[in-house]
Amino acid sequence: MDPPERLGMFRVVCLLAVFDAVCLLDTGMLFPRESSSREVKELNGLWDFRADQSPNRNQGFDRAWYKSRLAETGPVIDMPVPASYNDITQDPALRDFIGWVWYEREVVVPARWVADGGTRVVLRVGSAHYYSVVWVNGVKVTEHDGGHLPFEVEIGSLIRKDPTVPCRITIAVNNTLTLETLPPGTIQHMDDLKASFSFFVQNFNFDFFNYAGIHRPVLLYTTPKAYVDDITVVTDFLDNTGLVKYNVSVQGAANATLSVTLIDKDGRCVATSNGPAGVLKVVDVKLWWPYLMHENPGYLYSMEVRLTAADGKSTFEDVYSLPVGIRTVSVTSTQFLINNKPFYFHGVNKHEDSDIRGKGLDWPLIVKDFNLMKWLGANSFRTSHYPYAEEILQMCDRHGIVVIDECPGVGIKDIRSFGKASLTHHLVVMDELVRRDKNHPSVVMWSVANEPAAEMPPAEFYFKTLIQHTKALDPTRPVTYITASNYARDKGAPYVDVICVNSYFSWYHDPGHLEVIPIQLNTQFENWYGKYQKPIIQSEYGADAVPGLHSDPPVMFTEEYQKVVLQSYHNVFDQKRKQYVIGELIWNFADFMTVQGILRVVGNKKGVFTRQRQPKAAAFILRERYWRLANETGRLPPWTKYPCSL
Ligand code: BDP
Repeated sequence: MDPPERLGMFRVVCLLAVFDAVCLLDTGMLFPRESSSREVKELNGLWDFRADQSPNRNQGFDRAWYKSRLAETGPVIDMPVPASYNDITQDPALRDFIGWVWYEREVVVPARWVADGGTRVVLRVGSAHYYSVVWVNGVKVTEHDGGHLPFEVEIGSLIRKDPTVPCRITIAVNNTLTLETLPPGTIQHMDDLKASFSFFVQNFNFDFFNYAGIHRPVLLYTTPKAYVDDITVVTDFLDNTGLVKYNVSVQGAANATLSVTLIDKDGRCVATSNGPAGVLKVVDVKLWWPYLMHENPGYLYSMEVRLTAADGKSTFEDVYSLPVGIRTVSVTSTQFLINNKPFYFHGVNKHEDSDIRGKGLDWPLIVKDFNLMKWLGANSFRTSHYPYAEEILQMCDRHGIVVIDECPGVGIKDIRSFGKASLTHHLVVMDELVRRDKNHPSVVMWSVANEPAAEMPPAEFYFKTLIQHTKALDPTRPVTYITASNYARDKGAPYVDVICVNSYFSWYHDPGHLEVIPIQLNTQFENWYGKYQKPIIQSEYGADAVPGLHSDPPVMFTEEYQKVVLQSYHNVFDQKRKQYVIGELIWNFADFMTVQGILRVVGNKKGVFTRQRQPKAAAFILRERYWRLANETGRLPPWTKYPCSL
């Protein structure tokens, strides 16, 4: 065997090793897609809704509201799904509501689904914040612990019980955060005995509004009884040949035949295979490249998995098509490599947040945000501080926007949130996150937390376990968490692959003193790199600017101050990116809502865009910089090199 062949064998062996990775969840969580064997019925729109205002918030369970139509047990209002419920009405009590809210709607199920016992009918909730319980026609079918991630349950036998009654779906959702939820929180009772009133508040250590409700689409979809339950792909390439290692898990049939076809964008079949696992070889591969790094970013193949199975009387065929981008990711002590080329993150931190809909999925907003990111010249973002909708990651795959995928481990500051129950839940959330997002080429790194109290003694065991667990789940991607700790006392840093640091010099430290930024930022980088010799991303930096406030010389909260903060950071980034700084992510893409308090003026104003997505002065600074960086580091065709409006 000559050396290149030997290298090729080695790569394939490495790819195979990946599939020894731990998989702790029983079933897959493939995104519901229509195919010749699968139908999808969206249940978005208006649902009946009632918040349980009883003192202990438990009346709905005590009186079994799920047993009959919600309108029969009390008043209901219209509530759009998907959306947070908080900003939909004029009722302040609903905006700040804590506890159980109840959603209900009736669904007409297609007759074929009911008649055909060989069809599975799955009810899927894209996400609901925070704890959910689901009933179908009064029968409890599932519950789920945690917002931001999907859950589903098969309900075929239930809807077939009595085909004459409509299918009534009831979902109760509770937004209460405890020391063991993710993010954690505590409930504080505020009693004023003299005034004889009492109320309770939800406390937490994170800086965004705890929007609640059904945030992502609810739908029914079908599969045959024997079906493709999960697919895992891991990709690599050698010279011009792409390698797609796949693994398919099947449910509902002991003996199924699988055929796998990889199809390019022009509809040509470029590789085929049979069986539940294998390696597809793609000659003259078109790699998946980030936006602004290549003239043809976001190239996706389609992997069509076709299953055939028989159970004596009937035969089943299931077809699922998965978009696949072929690319590699690796990290050295000074670089982040995509397809073996250095990649520099020039991007943003975002939030799922907008007027009226809160955290509800909204297509016009998603497309507007992608247009704005591309206008800025941003090639990446971090899903601060929780997993975003899969629909957003699919856009990233298609447009070549690189993603640092963060779990909801934000605000872990209380020592009691480092205990066994918290860690166990955190591990399950990582299982669910990796299971959902593992096949997205845009996702290049996992972030297991944001700004935890990493100096606390239990943090070492907690983060060592969490990071090792995540690497075992997915050995192909680097793992990090976002720190704001002192470099010398951070207990998790030895275990991360990339150091991600948040800092707010001249804002939370030395407010008003812009002159401190160069020295403090420089020292920050030197300290972290000196101690760990790992590449560093400035994962947050910024300053609040109330749009329309101006001052020269700059003072805090004006657009000028925000501009100068950015420019001062950029000067240091330009020195350090030639060494070991591998990225910069502005805090934040857009203004977003927070709790009310003396530090926030109707939300956090560190956006370079307003909450309505209009640019502040800082957006133009960033735009000029990002395009300049892209021209230096990317490989751009002439028409993207100099956007005409610059
Ligand atoms: C950082 C947090 C982020 C906040 C930001 C700020 O990670 O969630 O919104 O500070 O204060 O420390 O603006």
